[in-house]
Amino acid sequence: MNVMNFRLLTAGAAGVLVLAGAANTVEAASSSSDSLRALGAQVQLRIGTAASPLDLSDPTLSQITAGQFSVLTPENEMKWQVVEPQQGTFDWTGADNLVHFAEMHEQRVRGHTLVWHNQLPNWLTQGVASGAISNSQLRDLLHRHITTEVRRFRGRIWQWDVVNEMLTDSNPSQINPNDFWVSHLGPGVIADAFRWARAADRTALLCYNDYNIAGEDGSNAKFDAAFSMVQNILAQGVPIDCVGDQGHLDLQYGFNPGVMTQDLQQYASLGLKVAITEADVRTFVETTDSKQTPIVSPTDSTPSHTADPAAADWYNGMLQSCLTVQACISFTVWGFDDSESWVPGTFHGEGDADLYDVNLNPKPQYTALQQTLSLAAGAPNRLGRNENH
Ligand code: 9MR
Repeated sequence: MNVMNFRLLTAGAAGVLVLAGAANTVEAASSSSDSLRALGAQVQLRIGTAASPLDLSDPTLSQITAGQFSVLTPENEMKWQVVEPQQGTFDWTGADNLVHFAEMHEQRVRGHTLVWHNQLPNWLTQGVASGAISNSQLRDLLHRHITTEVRRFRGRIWQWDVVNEMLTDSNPSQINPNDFWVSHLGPGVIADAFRWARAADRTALLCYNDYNIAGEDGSNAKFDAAFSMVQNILAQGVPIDCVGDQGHLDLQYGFNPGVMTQDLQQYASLGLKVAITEADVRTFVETTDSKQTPIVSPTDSTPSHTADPAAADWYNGMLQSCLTVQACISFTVWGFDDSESWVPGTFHGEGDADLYDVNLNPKPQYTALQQTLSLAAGAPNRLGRNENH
């Protein structure tokens, strides 16, 4: 797809919804001129969120999903484990619903994700572990998986996260030799996956997606590894169009938006588009139990203390990096509310990572993004984002 045309086409459309029979509330929210999607449209930047099935069906959540965002990423519904739970038996319900919802609300879709070590179906991992699936059969299965899924949504996906999280977190970083796919099929699987995806959809933008690849690791080691990997596969003529930096930040570590800007610009210098694909900023959360004893609970992310203003700053830093880099085509948060966040279940005692609190009130993190977009809309040329983008 020609991204430039895409942006020109979509910029004006984001605030306007034509939705026969759909809830008026959605229409009202979507056409609000101070929504993130409307403000982003003014600077040709699509603002997205990961969405769960609940985000599409619950009246309040779906109003925010449609009203604030112009790109959706299925949080789990396009992962192999979900779409092919038994070998040869497909369940596209969640994926179909999300794509349909997005089209109804003038949103684009980031497909996520085709090649990842995680959330693979049991029949596949068990088959490999027992030797019932040989490496050459595994390669055929991956080829078929990519072809089936990409073809099914051909023409309806804006960006595909073709390959996800293939690099080590070490310094120096490298393609992970122990990754499920690399260890069985060799590092050439990365290039193959992009070729197979391109064969199945000539128009979707094909991305490599990972965390800490735009300076968030402090050392920039993971950026170096990602940069040389994409440079390498580009030199082989592999069809890769974009790099997605996830942007999962944690207030206990450092974050330098200047480095992020520089790194995104470096990917762009290879002729690639870039995107922030899974932004959130987590922190330790203190809560109190019924006896007012301070506890740290992995399941309750309601902070009892005043939110750390750094979280809003860091969200802002990531957005500004994206705004500054002309090639940055979307800024996506990994879910918008603390009640559904993946963070408390993964990082013990952490939470408070999203734009809205558990009661769906917008937090300073939301306001920060809104203000930055507003300012950018008032001075788009200073940020290098003009109508010709
Ligand atoms: O948010 C997703 C969560 O619901 C799943 O349980 C988890 C399984 O690993 O995956 C989460 O999403 C991940 C995304 O697909 C890839 N980048 C990291 C995200 C957070 O773990």
